[in-house]
Amino acid sequence: MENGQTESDPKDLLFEKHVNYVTNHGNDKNDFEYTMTEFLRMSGIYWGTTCLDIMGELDKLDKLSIIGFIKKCQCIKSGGISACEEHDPHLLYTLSAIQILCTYNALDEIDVASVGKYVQSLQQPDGSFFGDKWGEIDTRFSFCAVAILALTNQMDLIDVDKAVEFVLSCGNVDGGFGSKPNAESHAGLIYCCVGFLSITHNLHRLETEKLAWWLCERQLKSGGLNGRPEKLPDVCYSWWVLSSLTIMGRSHWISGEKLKEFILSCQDTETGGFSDRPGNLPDIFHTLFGIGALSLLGYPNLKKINPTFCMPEEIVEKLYKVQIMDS
Ligand code: GRG
Ligand code: ZN
Repeated sequence: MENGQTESDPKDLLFEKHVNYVTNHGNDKNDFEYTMTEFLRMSGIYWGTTCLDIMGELDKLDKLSIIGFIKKCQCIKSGGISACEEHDPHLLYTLSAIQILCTYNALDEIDVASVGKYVQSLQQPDGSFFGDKWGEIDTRFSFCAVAILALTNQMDLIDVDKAVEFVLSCGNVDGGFGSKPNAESHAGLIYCCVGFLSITHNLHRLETEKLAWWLCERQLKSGGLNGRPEKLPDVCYSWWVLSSLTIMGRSHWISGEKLKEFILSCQDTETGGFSDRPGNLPDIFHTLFGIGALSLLGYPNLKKINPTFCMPEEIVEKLYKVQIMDS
């Protein structure tokens, strides 16, 4: 078998092992990996909470201390949220924090209006978004901006038409999208742009057939998916590719059965957790995207995941219902 897969790879989901892996992640505050990942702590917590919620085990984590941590990470001046106390706020961690708060039904624990103002302050005249005050522009940040505003019901704060125009200007002749105009198509950024167009009700602007072909060509003989041509398969692309195809109603264009086999072969049978590809060390990022993709594939005993927001479907549905009632 290719790519390090072996006949002895697990064929079923090691449910309990993953629950333990995620629950204990970060318990040892002196752990090398934990110390080295301070710069993305908020996203790490989002990956962990979402993963456990999809497995129906969210109560294994300490809700109050997580909410307390988020409160400490909101910048009073800008309204944005950082990865960790004393760090600068950024759209990436602001989205993770908002996703965690939505999961805990605790948006009212922070100043949501000032989060909206933070997002608004980062929009540029061409419709694009800076990730933070340092001014990097990327379609990832366009996605974060509209996802935050959709989850907090504040979309009217930005120029949505301009934002859409910018994202469409990052489209390529292969049907895919890059990080900025004329940048190479990449599955992670395609997820961001397809998700963005879904949130802003502009999916009809996609070249659906062409893009779905590009995406299903990402599936390799092992069943795993890569992020662009000639690259190795990686569990996280199971999410970036399959969620995009699902949003576009084309998830049946790849072999779900083969993909499931590949994802299951990336489980660490000793510690729990998923790695990027068979035989590598597991991490919390690939664990969420492995479990998330299995949920999209309809794997038993997992909650349904929303392909746009990468959060349990029940939470997204409830939020949208409340927003419609309030309007
Ligand atoms: C709410 C799920 C969610 C996400 C928020 C930040 C973000 C929005 C999306 C990130 C999308 C993205 C760019 C994913 C790609 C991540 C990745 C593994 C990049 C690696 O790039 P290379 O070039 O890897 O190192 P390849 O596989 O191309 O060799
Ligand atoms: Zn990866």
